[in-house]
Amino acid sequence: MRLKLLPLALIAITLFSCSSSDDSDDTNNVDDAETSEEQNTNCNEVKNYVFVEKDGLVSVEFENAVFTENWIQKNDGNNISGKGYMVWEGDQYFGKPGEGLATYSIKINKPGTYKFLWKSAVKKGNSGSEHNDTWLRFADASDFFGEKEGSIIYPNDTGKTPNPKGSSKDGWFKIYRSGNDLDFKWQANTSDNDSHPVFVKFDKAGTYTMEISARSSGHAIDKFVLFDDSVKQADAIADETELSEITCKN
Ligand SMILES: [Ca+2]
Repeated sequence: MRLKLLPLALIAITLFSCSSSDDSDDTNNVDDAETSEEQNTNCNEVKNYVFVEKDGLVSVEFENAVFTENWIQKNDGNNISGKGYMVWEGDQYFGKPGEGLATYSIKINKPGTYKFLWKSAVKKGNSGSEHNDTWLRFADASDFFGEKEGSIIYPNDTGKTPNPKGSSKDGWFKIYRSGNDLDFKWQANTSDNDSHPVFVKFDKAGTYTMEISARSSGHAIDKFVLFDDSVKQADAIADETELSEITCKN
């Protein structure tokens, strides 16, 4: 809030000095923020970012969070946006969500059910069914579920059933991509060999927390979106669609 009281000139200077930061950095292990050149924000610290839903859409560069040391920021390849992508290069946590934790605050203005998608790649090995997943949880949302053709599944340990096939624990879903096209693509499913797209329900306007944590090494994530049924998926994931505005936690 203090920033708003500063003279515009000072804000301009601050933005200018941030925009000259070194784009060649390939790691992002600092709390200090660089102002994103792509996202509209006056927020100076990544840890204070709040991504604001507008017209049923949330669109966020995955690298815009505070990460633990084994999440490495890289920017090779053409099929990525923002400052690059994050790839997990630590141990694998197939049955243990919560390691390599990163969080995103999301301000929902329009209550409703939102589909979740992320754009991810396999950066280790040659198989599309390995090194292809990361944990995801929305613990404070009204509901968090997978749905396919009327079949609804809930994360394990939430008291709700049925649960997915394969890994799930403490309200976390394992979110995977599949197929042997290993480059970045938009896909986010849960339940092994029974792919269910993933949805989050927010009954009230408010600020919610999305958590991700490490599962497979070599899984790389570039960007994520949440969108309600007023937004076409093709529009939600289109390169030219604007990223969400970022405000600052008070
Ligand atoms: Ca990105």
